Amino acid sequence: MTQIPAYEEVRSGFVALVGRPNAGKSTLVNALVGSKVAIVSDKPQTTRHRLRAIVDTDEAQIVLVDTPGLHKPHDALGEELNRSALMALRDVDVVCMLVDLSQPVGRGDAWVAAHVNASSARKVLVLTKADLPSKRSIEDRIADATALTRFDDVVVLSALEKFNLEGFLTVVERFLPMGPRFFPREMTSDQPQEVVVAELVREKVLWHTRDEVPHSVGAAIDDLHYDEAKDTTVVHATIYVERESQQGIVVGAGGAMVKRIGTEARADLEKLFGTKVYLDLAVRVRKDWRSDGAQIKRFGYGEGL
Ligand SMILES: Nc1nc2c(ncn2[C@@H]2O[C@H](COP(=O)(O)OP(=O)(O)OP(=O)(O)O)[C@@H](O)[C@H]2O)c(=O)[nH]1
Ligand SMILES: [Mg+2]
Repeated sequence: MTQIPAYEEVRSGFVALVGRPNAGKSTLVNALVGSKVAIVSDKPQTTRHRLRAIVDTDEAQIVLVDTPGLHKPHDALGEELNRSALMALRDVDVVCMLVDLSQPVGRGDAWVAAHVNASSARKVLVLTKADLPSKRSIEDRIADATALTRFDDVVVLSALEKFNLEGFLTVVERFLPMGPRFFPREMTSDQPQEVVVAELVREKVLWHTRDEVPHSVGAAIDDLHYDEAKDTTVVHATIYVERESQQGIVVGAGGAMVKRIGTEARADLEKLFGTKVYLDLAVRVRKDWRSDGAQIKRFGYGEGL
């Protein structure tokens, strides 16, 4: 008689991270997973994909759901990103609302909290960037943030300094049911390789541009293959912007900017693939793509196709 192999029960479940743009959601995901699975930048609205990342230990498997920052939308892309973030509040065991301790708690946080409040999941307030100085004392900021809604628990941490990550895991694990692992133990993210590569390219553009340019940038992979003879991963990617003036900025004087973006992206990609990488970058204009639902879908942003 064949025996069905018994699976080991651990604490397992889904944990959504929501909050205003720039609160530090993706940085926390990377710190908890222990490798770079989500792109991060100092510009708001960096994340454009709902991303699942897996933290696996002997006692638990926590599936973190990173989301785009919730904000007042100004275009179709903003609306799509908000929609995607709010979808993440459904069907999770725990919702973590991230609040940046170095910033005043404001109307944006209150709006996020109203959505968190409507969720039936357990609610954890996560106060981030505890390493940064702030005008008010930590106690005062905690008081402001805990007043936003009824939270089941509160954690103060710094993802950058890796302070109290254990405390976060302990709090969250307590709220997860016993069950099977949902993903293979070695898996760290659910993002397809082409998305990871396009996102790394976009991340470099975000760090080196400002004002409207970071928001206007989309990245797409035209070709990705491994050349066995040369032990090289070959990537052809296109950076899209909305206007010709932005194309000039991303290309830079004599191509200097796109070269810099390419060099930095290639270094990340070589780590990712463990091979040499040939990266070819084109910069093209796709006029006002952020206002066009079909174009947004083509990039796969928000809920994607
Ligand atoms: N000092 C400090 N900076 C942090 C910390 N966590 C994140 N940051 C910085 O805050 C900025 C935003 O971080 P992200 O992780 O991209 O924020 P996010 O919430 O994912 O932002 P969106 O994707 O735009 O919603 C980056 O410059 C990070 O380096 C922290 O614990 N301490
Ligand atoms: Mg993010």
